[in-house]
Amino acid sequence: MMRSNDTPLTPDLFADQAPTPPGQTERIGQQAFVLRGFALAWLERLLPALDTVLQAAPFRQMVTPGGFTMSVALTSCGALGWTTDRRGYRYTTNDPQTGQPWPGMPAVFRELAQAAARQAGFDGFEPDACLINRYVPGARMSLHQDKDERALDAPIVSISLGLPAVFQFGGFERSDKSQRIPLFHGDAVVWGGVDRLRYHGVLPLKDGQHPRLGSQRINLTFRTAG
Ligand SMILES: O=C(O)CCC(=O)C(=O)O
Repeated sequence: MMRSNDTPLTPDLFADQAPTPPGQTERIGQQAFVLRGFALAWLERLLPALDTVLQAAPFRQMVTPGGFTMSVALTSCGALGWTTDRRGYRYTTNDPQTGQPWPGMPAVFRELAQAAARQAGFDGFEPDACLINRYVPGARMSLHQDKDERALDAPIVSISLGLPAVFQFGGFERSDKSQRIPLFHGDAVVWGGVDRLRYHGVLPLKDGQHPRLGSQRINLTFRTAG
């Protein structure tokens, strides 16, 4: 369907704009929300801090315990970083690739995550782990629950940067029907409380060029792991 000026109504992969205005909150569960454009105001501090983290702990593709190489490249910052290899999924204090502690969580990361959590009704969020996911076109994350963290009473805050993606937000069984939620540059998703263990994932990333981040999507996911 086209508007009279021939502007497509479907999201344009080359656009920096979400179809919903920044500032809008969408409820996707009893204690789960999409905060449209929440991170946009933080980008000038956030992106340089992200570059610094990536210099110390570059993206790498990890292997699952089943021997499958993940299509999403990962790294971490904070006191704990999530890793997977043939021995299993776990949080570690050191980057297994460098043997060094994971880079510290930049203040702007923590402030953004805490502000998004507060906006969604979770005061006092103290993230100690930020998993950084990099999706190139075709990369996906299959439906899973985040349950390697000790503090399951703390929420998860997820920030989307770069190309748009379709986030799947399901139920408490993998086979439950999922909502499909388009996420755009600057959007935050926060889920916790009764929704903390809901299955979620990301459909294969469509090809595109983001004006700021190029042909990729980067996702920051904050958790209280220890
Ligand atoms: O990339 C996303 O939006 C979700 C990432 C995710 O599900 C995870 O890191 O557990």
